[in-house]
Amino acid sequence: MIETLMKINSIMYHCSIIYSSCYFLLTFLFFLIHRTYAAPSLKLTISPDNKYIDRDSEISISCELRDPADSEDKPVLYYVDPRTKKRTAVTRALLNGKGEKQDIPDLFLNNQDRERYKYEGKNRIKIIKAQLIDRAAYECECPDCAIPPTKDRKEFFVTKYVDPILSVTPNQLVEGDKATLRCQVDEFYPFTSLEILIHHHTMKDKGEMQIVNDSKNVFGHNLKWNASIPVQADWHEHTFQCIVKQGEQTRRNEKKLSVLFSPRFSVCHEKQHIDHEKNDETNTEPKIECSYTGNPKPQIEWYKANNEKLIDDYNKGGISIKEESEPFGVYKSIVKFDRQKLAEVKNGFKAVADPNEVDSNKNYFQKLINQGFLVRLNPNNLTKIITIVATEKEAANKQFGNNGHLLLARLNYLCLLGSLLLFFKIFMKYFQLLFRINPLHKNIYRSYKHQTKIFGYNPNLKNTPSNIEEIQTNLTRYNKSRCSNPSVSLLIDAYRKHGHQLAKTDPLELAVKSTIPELDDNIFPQFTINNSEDVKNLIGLTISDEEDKLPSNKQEWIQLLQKRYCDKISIELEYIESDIERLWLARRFEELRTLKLEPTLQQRIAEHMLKCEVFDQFLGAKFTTLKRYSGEGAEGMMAFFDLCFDKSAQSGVENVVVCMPHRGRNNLLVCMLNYPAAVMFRKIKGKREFPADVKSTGDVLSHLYTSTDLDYNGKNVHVSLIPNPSHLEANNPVAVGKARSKQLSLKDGHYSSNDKNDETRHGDKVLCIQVHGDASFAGQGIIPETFQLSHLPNYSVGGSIHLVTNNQIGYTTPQNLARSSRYCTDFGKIVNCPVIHVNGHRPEEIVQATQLAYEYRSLFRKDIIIDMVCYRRWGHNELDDPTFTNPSMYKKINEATMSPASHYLQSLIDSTIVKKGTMDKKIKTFRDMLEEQYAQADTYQPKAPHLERQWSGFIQAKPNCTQWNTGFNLSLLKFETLSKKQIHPTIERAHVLKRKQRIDTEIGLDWSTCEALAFGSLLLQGYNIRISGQDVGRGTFSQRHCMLVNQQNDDVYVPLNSLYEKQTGFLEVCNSILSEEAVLGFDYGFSIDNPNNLVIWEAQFGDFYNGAQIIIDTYISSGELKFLTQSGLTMLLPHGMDGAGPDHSSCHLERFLQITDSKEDGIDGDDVNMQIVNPTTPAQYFHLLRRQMIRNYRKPLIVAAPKLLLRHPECISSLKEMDEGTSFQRVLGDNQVAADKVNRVLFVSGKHYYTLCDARLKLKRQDNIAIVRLEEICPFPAADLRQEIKKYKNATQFIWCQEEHRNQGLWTFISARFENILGVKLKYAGRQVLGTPAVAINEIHLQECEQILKMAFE
Ligand SMILES: Cc1ncc(C[n+]2csc(CCOP(=O)(O)OP(=O)(O)O)c2C)c(N)n1
Ligand SMILES: [Mg+2]
Repeated sequence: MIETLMKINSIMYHCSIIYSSCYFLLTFLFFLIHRTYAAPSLKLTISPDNKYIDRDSEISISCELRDPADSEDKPVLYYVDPRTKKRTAVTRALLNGKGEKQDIPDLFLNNQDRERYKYEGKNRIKIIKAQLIDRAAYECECPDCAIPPTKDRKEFFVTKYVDPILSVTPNQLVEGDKATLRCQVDEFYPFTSLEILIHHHTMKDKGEMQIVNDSKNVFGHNLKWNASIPVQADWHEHTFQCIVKQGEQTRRNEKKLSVLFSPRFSVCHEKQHIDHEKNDETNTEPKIECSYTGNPKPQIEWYKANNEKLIDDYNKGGISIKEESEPFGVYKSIVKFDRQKLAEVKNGFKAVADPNEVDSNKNYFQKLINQGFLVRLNPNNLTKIITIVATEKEAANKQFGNNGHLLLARLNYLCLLGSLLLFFKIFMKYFQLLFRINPLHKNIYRSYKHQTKIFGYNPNLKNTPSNIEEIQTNLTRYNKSRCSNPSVSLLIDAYRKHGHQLAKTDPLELAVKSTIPELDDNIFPQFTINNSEDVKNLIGLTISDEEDKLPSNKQEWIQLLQKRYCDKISIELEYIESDIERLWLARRFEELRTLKLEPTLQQRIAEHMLKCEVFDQFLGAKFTTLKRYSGEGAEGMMAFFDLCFDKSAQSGVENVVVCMPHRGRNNLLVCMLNYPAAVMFRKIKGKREFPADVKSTGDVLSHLYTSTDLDYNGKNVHVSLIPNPSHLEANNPVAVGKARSKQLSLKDGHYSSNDKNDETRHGDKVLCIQVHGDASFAGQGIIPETFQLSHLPNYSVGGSIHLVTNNQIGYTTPQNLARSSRYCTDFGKIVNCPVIHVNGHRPEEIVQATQLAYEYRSLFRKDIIIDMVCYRRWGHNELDDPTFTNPSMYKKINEATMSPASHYLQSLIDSTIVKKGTMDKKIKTFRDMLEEQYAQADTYQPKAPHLERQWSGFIQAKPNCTQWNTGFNLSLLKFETLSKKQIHPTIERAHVLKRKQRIDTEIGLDWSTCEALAFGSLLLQGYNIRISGQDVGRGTFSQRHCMLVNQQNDDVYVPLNSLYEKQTGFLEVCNSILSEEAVLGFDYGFSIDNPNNLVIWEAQFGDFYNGAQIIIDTYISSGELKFLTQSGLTMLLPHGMDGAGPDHSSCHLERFLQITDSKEDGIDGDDVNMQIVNPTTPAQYFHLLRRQMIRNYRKPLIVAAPKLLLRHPECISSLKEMDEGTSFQRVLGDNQVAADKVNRVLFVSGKHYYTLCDARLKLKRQDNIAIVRLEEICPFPAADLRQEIKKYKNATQFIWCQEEHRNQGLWTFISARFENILGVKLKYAGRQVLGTPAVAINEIHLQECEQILKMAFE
């Protein structure tokens, strides 16, 4: 015992020694590292920062001493010849080829005229148009410095990529002959590796490789690879590939091979037997199967074992030979035996084809079975013969010996075990997938490729209808019934497919069709009902008693189908890809066609329609000259709304977001959505719709909006009718975005924190209803864009219900001129959206349509459209005369004796469902209410609805400029999250680790690192962030990488969402479709809903925002003024004149400035309509992003975002600049100059600042020129600028310098304000006017750049 204890003691003692040694070693190492960081260091920068640089690029090389605070030392830049390794210090003289010739490397000898190598300053050179010969290593060293002897070294290659040339000879490859394979690449550079493949087998080692340098061009490579290899049969149909890695690129060429080779068997067993006793397996015919390969295809013949050719008519005798050809030179022959006949042979039964040959037939079979077959391939040259023995079981036993069975059984077990293992392996591999994606539902739902939950998308969420099993069972039953009743199902299919073409959905009956060829009786000639019970499964019939009797012949079936599909309502569904959806829709539609409405619902609908009509009559009577875009002719829409809101309330939907154009909008507002009629009357009378003390311009009558609670039988639903602009359909993506934001707030579906595949589904709590006009739905491009968003993970709302108020005309344009498609709803088909066409004058059919739409959306969470065909009682507005342009249509409209509402009322009165007196009373009460409100209109005090609910606590921005402490605790900023999830090695090295290193050292933080810090800090504070736009996850310039992709399985990982366990704010990364308008509209909608979400939309390049100009004009810039809806939407617009040509250079800040309400001769405050910034440091950008959330009001922020600055070595910030107590600076002054010596002040905004600093340094003008940056342009930072200007008492010249052309950029905006507000008349230094944003000729671009600097400095 004591011994054991001593042993334990001794082990522990040794452990503690090892532990403390490691501890001391680590501490020492840490100390060393710390020392290294603390010391000044040499930095060699080569830009572009790539090991492989493209030819013709411009390369900048600089060598500098970092942190030279107390050092005057100058480092030296050396050129290292890649061949001789000779090192030469780089000087101006050297670059110009001056000095002793033998000392000048070849490279610079020819640079006498300074053509390609430019001396840019001490230790800074530039290579113009890089050539292969420029490949070199450079070193940065400081021989005379006091710093420790460190050096920085970098090497780069200049590339020239060339595709390989491949050849294979001879042309016709024959198995066994020698082939010469050759791959050649001329004049490329640099070579990294070669790979030669045939199919997946490498051939590189089988040949000879030569890499030759052309003597004239020391760096060019000529590569040759040759091989002479016997041709193999398995090369046939495979490719020969030559893959040459050149620098970072892989260039390849490939050739498909065709080989002539002798045929051979692969599957054919030499011994097979036919067991005729297995009569029980009636479905399995005994057969011999042979597969064989050959090129060209071999001929095959079957012989009897005695080499006698099989009689030609062997088919007669119950043997059939079938040949099948399969891909890749494989052919198959199957010899089948008729089991019956084999049995007869055994039993001596005499029934064969020819009664005269009974015996011989019997013998013939017996012989065949006993003797077996010969199979002969290519009989001409007899290359291959194989024997196949076809015997009875007993014969087989004899041949294999007594243990034959046992042996076979063992072999079988082994095979079984092997295949079980294989199956298990495969099963395990797909185990996860099986449980996550039910293949049945794949065609119903789209999803990301990846399988793990990320914010805003949860692959584990139940995404199938709750009764999917039932639907599936129906489908199976239905399919069976189809097989047993083909005639009936063909007829039903024809009606489901084409019935809508005959439907009487147009109340005006403008283009009535009574027949179409597809539904002609005569094309169903042999109509039989095989199984009348079974037929029931083919059609939805369960609702009505009247339909319980099934039709018993063709005519009855046709009558039934016509009633279903060709009456006042029909449906289009033939293009829907999913069988399940198509069948469910058809059957449910058929069922609902017999729906009998409850009398209470009928009364309610009649009341709504009548109120709608009365409201129009009231307006018409009180305001005779008013353009009210009445709902007259389209009152049926009230049935749709009533049912949708009611069903939402009953099914637990908390919010319904509705967007709607002008037609009938005011009717809905007053008649159903509790909008105070008095406010509307005030509006008509020219008074304000909001109180006088809020800053608002209001909007026209047809753009009013509301948000209200509706009660249906004690169940509540909140309905928001969002504001709409005149630009038709622009409000659709806005509504969808707003709905999705509500889903985020309510943790609906994909936003739910519930990880399990439970009953929760996306769209449970919020429904979006989109209402359209027929002409605008068909004409506006924003509609297909919005449909394209509808199924995508970060944009889906679980389906919208669409209603088209199809009055068959748009302004004066009739249907035939309003579109080329058959229906105005055809855009919906791009996403398989079902369309129900319904006669707008048939409220009960509208109810059927709405019921189906609601159920479909609830079950499948997809969009569905109701096309309500109606008419427009008046012209486009009530003052227009529509008969000028549409006489025949209006003849019919004017002939109508009864309005749709009165018509419906009458039918209910006739069937005693409604008493006239009761309805009159109700309508009178409504009319009295309108009168009362009319009387109050002038004195009514309207409310401002903008700072309620989630907006309470927020204010309208004030007319002064406020400063916000947007800094953040440093140690929290350093808080990091590291991915361990198989990320790309380059991303890990150049992005994750680099960032980490910068954050650790607290300096040198670049743009995207600071963006990540801003995001992280806001998330820590509980705000959500949504960044949306094309490729935003990676970033257009590969700078952001806020979304990392697992290189093994494509899973997406957002590190910022794993900050800490109880994190409440999350980042949603939304890589959008290639749309600007719908996506920006969507994101704007998202931003107006909840102020606690930072919504960022990023354009791929700044100028592309103009595709979304409608959203900017009608919502972003003016939304708050018109509707009081605040938005903190942040638009990132990459901008900068980098020589990238007209379309990628400018985000047109001048246009944004033109639509701001900044004052040209007064002081701006926070209350400008939009804030426009052009920040120059990452820290400034950090503060701007945070400022968007920290403030107590919201304003759209337009950011001229960087491109080159993302990696500019000077454009960096330190962590301190983001510490607590710091904030965004509207103006950045010059702290490098002595103010009293300055005689010229250059004002600049954006990245041009760095060009000016560089030029000032080169020209040694630091003493007398100050450079002042305008970081915020609107609101115009007058006070900050005044402070700056005051500093330069001796300055006499004030210049505005910009890189944009004179008619663009900020010039016109700022010059007027400098003069009017600051009293400074600026001189202009910049490009002259131009009709495009930039030239596309680099020479001219560079001349212009030089010219700007001349103007600024001379
Ligand atoms: C984008 C856009 N272009 C033009 C107009 C002018 N405009 C107002 S209503 C209208 C007709 C719209 O027709 P439709 O969509 O069928 O709706 P309806 O007025 O018939 O209900 C037009 C052309 C507009 N408002 N928006
Ligand atoms: Mg219309």
